[in-house]
Amino acid sequence: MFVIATAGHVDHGKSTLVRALTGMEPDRWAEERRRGMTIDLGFAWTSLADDEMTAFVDVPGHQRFVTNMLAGVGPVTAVMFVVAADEGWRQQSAEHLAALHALDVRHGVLAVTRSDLADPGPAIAQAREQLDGTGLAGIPAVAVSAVTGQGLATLRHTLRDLTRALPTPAPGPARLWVDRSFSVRGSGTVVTGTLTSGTVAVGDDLLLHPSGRAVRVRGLQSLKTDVDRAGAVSRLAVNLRGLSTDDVRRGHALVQPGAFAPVTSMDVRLVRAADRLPAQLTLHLGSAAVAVRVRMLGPSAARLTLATPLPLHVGERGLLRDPGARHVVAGFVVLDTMPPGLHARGDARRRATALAGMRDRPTAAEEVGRRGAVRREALVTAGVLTPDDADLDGVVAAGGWLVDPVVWKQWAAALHRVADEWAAANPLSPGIAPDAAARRAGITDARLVGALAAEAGLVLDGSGVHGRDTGIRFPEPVRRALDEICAGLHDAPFAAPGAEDLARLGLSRQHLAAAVTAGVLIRVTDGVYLLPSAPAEALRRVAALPQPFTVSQARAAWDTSRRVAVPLLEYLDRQGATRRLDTARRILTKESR
Ligand SMILES: Nc1nc2c(ncn2[C@@H]2O[C@H](COP(=O)(O)OP(=O)(O)OP(=O)(O)O)[C@@H](O)[C@H]2O)c(=O)[nH]1
Ligand SMILES: [Mg+2]
Repeated sequence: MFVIATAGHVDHGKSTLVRALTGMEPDRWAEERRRGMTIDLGFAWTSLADDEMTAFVDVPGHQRFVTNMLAGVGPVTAVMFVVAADEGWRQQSAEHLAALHALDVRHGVLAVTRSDLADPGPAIAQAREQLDGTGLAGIPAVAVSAVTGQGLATLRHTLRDLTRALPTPAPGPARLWVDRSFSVRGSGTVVTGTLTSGTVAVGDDLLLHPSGRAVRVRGLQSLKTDVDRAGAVSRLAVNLRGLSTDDVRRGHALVQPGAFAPVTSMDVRLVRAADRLPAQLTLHLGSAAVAVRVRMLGPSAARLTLATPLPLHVGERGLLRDPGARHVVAGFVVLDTMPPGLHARGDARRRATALAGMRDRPTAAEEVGRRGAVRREALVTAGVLTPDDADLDGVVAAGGWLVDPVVWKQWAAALHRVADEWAAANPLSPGIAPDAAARRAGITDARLVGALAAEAGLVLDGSGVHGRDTGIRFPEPVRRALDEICAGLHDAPFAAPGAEDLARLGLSRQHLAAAVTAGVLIRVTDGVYLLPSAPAEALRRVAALPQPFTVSQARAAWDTSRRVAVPLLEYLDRQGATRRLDTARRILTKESR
């Protein structure tokens, strides 16, 4: 199916032309027929070629109903632009063109109607001139009369050629912009709309935006015919289970779960905008019209804050309209649906520069590069990544995150540093808990610590993150016993525990040997264990003694017994830090003075 919207000034013959092309009445309301004027959107269809149907969304031309017009053209990529031969280019011709231009509509046909009333030549020339410089420049023009039927066959051919040239919609998640909702006796609530991407089938579970409600597709019709499924682009009537007509209205959207996030703040590139915009505008996108606050960041960059969230993807186009001044003030391209906060001076200016450098449709690698790290599903709901995208161009994927390779390396290095620091400070429990490690290393999510430990050549196990070669894992009671000894030695560095203390704590020779290997203790002699920091402290105190000094002077300086002092002096002799002069006296060697 193809969908074409009409556009053009009030009374220029849009509805009459749609009626002539389809044999259907686009003006659905009695009031519209009585006043001879379209108020709300009308829908009609025909087959231009033998195979496919073309649906028309007929829009009102009157200035007062511009919001309805925008809801009609919003989800549509092709237009039949109508200008009356006898009136020529008028004010609403211009506003409709401005809207189509802002939305970057590039496919269309110019139909100059009522050509039985005046020579269509001048109106065609005038319209061509106006279309020049827009996305619709150079579209084919056809002069028609709905009254005499002149030109209708040519118009049909031209429209058929237009539909054939329309690009097939890129594959994507289902999103249907709702334009009507009503209840059908016996069936419940039915919504109609244009499916702009994806596929909808009977039985599908969808989400209704903005309420986020889950709904199930109970029945589907396309152009009044029951169907099991339909793909974009389609006009659809969807019968929904569990929804009342009050719950859904124009501007809402039915979307595939998990494919869109409700966007309330976004950064956009402005196109065709004045330098300064009013701070309060109405945003039109799809069939939605939402009040927005505009913060200019730079000449063509702005942050939009939406009064009602919309299901949007990066790269989409919408427009901003000033409802007071009644004109389209700008088009925009969505660049970032998760924009960073702007807090510091100069943030806005820097952000504008960054936005200026972004492409309309960034790759996942570019997005990850900009953010350093981002949840995979956030890029999916932003429309940058499809759920099964595998080619990520050097990006690291771990724990549901996508991480820039440079950031990944920095995190691994930071984790290594943190683990080393922890092990040095906690020799008995050298593993640091992942949460603490992530916090200290500035890693965004502790769930990444396992993968980063592997990257850094570290190990994450039940005792936390630690180096591969810390080796020794003490059983809990042994660890507690060693902790107690270390705590005691911390307070009294030379009060080595006696044999009975060691026995009471359940420490065997093997345990103590392991503690020495792990660098927790040093063995001064059999049965005498001190902290690794003890020799340096011993020398510091001995250096304060008159040289040479005796064993008992050293013993007193160390506040310990001969059991410790004698082997410690021998230990220091062996280290070359002290030298024995005779049976009673020692001096510090030159090297340790
Ligand atoms: N003579 C002549 N009259 C036409 C032709 N097309 C439309 N009209 C008349 O022009 C008037 C307006 O036509 P509509 O089709 O309602 O115009 P419209 O563009 O849909 O108007 P809005 O929806 O209100 O914007 C009607 O009275 C039509 O009968 C035509 O080709 N020739
Ligand atoms: Mg009409």
